[in-house]
Amino acid sequence: MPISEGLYERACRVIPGGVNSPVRAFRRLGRAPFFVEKAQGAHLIDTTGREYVDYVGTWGPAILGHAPQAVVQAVAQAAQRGLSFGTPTPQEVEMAETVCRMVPSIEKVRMTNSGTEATMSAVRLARGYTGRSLIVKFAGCYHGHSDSLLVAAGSGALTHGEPDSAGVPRELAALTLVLPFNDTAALERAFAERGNEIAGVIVEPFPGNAGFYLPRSGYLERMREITAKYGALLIFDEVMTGFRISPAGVQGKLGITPDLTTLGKIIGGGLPVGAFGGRREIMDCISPLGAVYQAGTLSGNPLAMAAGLAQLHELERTHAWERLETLGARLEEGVRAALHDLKLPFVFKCSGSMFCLHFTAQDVVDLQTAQTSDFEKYKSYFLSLLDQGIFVAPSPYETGFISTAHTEADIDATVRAMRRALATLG
Ligand code: KE4
Repeated sequence: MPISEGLYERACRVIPGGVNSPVRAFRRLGRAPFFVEKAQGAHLIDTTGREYVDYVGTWGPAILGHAPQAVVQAVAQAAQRGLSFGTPTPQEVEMAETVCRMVPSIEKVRMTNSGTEATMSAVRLARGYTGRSLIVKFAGCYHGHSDSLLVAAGSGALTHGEPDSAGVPRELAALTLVLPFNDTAALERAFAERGNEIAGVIVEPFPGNAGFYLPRSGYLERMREITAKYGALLIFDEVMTGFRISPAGVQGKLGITPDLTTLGKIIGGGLPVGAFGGRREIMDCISPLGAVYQAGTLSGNPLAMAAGLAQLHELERTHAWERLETLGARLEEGVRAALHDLKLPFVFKCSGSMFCLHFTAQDVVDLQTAQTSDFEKYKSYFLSLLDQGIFVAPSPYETGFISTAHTEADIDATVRAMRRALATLG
C-alpha cells in the first residue's frame, strides 16, 4: 500500500522520529506512518487519497468525529475576532462555568494548553496545598510527560520510584511512589507506612494507557476513603475519560468525588486545551490568589475556548452519550461474537465509546497483566485492519475511541474486518 514514504523521510530529517509525539511513529510495526491530508466525520484521508475509518480519534478529542460543523464554525467566527489577547475573555468565563456545571466536583478550574500541563499543575497544587512532597501514581497509568509523573515502580512497591525517562533526576523520581493498579492492599500499606508524607494520589479512574481496562468494584471507592483519612488529595486524571464516559466522566458514572480533576482532549474540541479544577479551598491556592504558581501565555486561548465550548454544547444538545453507548455496545457484541466463533481467548475491555482488544487470555486488570498481550499478534491485527481501511491505535497499549460520527454500518464493517484480521491468528 503506498505510504507517504517521501514525506516521512523528509520529516525524519527535521523532526525527531519524524513525529511530534512518539506514538504516531508506528514504531515496531514495520511500516512508516501515513500522513493525513484531511479528516471528516469518522474518516481520515491520507496524502495518497486512501480513506480510513478512524478509531484513534486524535487520541480522544474527536468525540463528535472530525471537523464537526458546530466546532469548525465556532473557530472560524472566533478567528475573525482575533487569535489571542493575553487578557481575560468572556469565552473563558463561559468555559469555566460550563465545566463547573458539568463536573460538580469542580468549583473552580484553570485552563492549560495540554493534559500534561494540567496534571503537572495539579501535582504541584497538591504539594502546595498539603505541604507534603510524596505523590502516588499507578504502574501503567500515564499522565503526560512532566518529570514527577515519568516515574516507574521502584524495586519495592513502598520504595521510591525510578525515573521512567532519561533526564528525570533520581532525586525527583524518589518523591513518586508507584503502586500496582487494582491492588487495595498495596495502597493501604503505602498509606499505613507513609500516609502523612503523601500530598496526593493521581489515577486514571478507567486506565487507558496500557490498553483499556477497568477498576475492580470498590477499588476507587476505597482509594477515596484512604486518601480522605490521611489528608492526601485524590486527583482523578480524566484527560481521556472526561466528558466521554459520562457528561461528568468516570466520577459522574461511579458517583465518586475527587479533590481535583484534570481534563484535556475533548474540552479543546481538537485544539490544545487542558484544565485542572476542584474544590474552591484548594484551587484558591493557585496564583494570583495563592502561593502555588501556575501560568500560560495561551491558556484559555479564544479559539480553543470557542472549539471546546462548541464541542461540549453539541455533546449536550445531541445527548451524545446515549449514542456512544449504543455504538460501543454494538462493537462489543460483534467483537465478542468474533472471538467466540474463532475460538480466540483474547480479552476485550470496553466502557461506552472506549475499548481495547488485549491479545492475551489473562484478564487484564493492571499493567502487568496488560503486558502479557502478544505484540506480534497485535502487529498482525493492526496491519491487517490498516490494509482494510480501518485505523486502530498503532500500539497495544492504547485505547480505541468511537465517535458520534461513526455509524452502525461503520461498526459492522469494522467487525467484519476484525474477523478477517483475527482469523489469521487462530
Ligand atoms: P497531553 O499532554 O498529551 O495533552 O495529555 C497527557 C495525558 C494526560 N492524562 C492522560 C490520561 C492521557 O491519556 C494523556 C495523553 N494521552 C495520550 C494517549 N495515550 C496522548 C497521545 C500522545 O501522547 O500523542
